[in-house]
Amino acid sequence: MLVRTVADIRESEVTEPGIWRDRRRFLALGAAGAVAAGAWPALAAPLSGLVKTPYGVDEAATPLKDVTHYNNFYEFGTDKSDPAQMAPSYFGAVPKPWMITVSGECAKPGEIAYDDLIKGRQLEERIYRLRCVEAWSMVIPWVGVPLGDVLKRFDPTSKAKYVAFTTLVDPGRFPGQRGGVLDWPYIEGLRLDEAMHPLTLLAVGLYGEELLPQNGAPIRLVVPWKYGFKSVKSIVGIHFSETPPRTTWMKAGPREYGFYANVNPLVDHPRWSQASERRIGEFRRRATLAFNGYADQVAGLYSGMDLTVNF
Ligand SMILES: Nc1nc2c(c(=O)[nH]1)N[C@H]1C(S)=C(S)[C@@H](COP(=O)(O)O)O[C@H]1N2
Ligand SMILES: [Mo]
Repeated sequence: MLVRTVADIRESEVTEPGIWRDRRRFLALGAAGAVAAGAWPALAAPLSGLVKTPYGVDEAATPLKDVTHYNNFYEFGTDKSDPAQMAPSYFGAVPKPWMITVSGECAKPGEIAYDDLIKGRQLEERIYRLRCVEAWSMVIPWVGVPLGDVLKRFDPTSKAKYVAFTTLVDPGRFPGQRGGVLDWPYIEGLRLDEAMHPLTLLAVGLYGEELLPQNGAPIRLVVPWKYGFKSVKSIVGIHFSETPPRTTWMKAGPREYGFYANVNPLVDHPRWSQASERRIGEFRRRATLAFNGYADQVAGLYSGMDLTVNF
């Protein structure tokens, strides 16, 4: 079994958020000298009332320091260190209200504030593997809500076969958007049945705290069986459609990045092998698992598709 219940997961496998908070506050104080404990701006607010769910993995979580300082977020720059380095001065605090526009094939389109979208929903902790297409991986204790529960409130029509998500465009907050590395806004999408799958998460936090900007504050997608680039950050748009959206990475490299982008050790990237991966913090390489280890839950979504070709 690839999934265990939370009761099976040893306490020592995940660093307690409280310990992390204290450690970070200590480090923050050390770095900033006389700054008062409450004044450190890079500290994320703790989230309360989380429930643990059975969607854990039997692996140690990647340290918070790595999860928040080794990032892909091209809106801040293309180096792994750019997001954490740029976010405090450029992105600052999350703008309030953070508005999300919902459009396309649904009965209830419109604009909704992030706070209203999440209000009253039970936040869950989900400990998921994240496998980047670049052949590194992490294990991240996300906090969020199942995407399907959120999408239902907009009442997708029978024509809605796909759903796309867009990242905020704001070159003032995202210095990377002053250049043309990617076609902005960053857009990613899912087939509607993938979006409704219980594993698919709208994440608002990690390690028990609100997301920091480098991880896609205030709200981002997490699709654990797909390469990391599908998990779009800092979402301001949700669009339902009958035909597949044109996604950022398909536009950037149509021969290298497919729409489905399911983690698949049998299909190499044109420029490197996808058979193995390096877990951040480890030296050995691990074998990459089909669907990133979630085949039991999701392979059924793709019955009839040829898994030996890239798609
Ligand atoms: N808007 C946006 N979303 C994005 C990216 C990006 O560059 N821009 N990078 C993606 C990639 S390639 C990965 S691996 C994950 C990394 O998420 P993390 O930094 O929170 O671990 O975010 C994804 N979401
Ligand atoms: Mo990635």
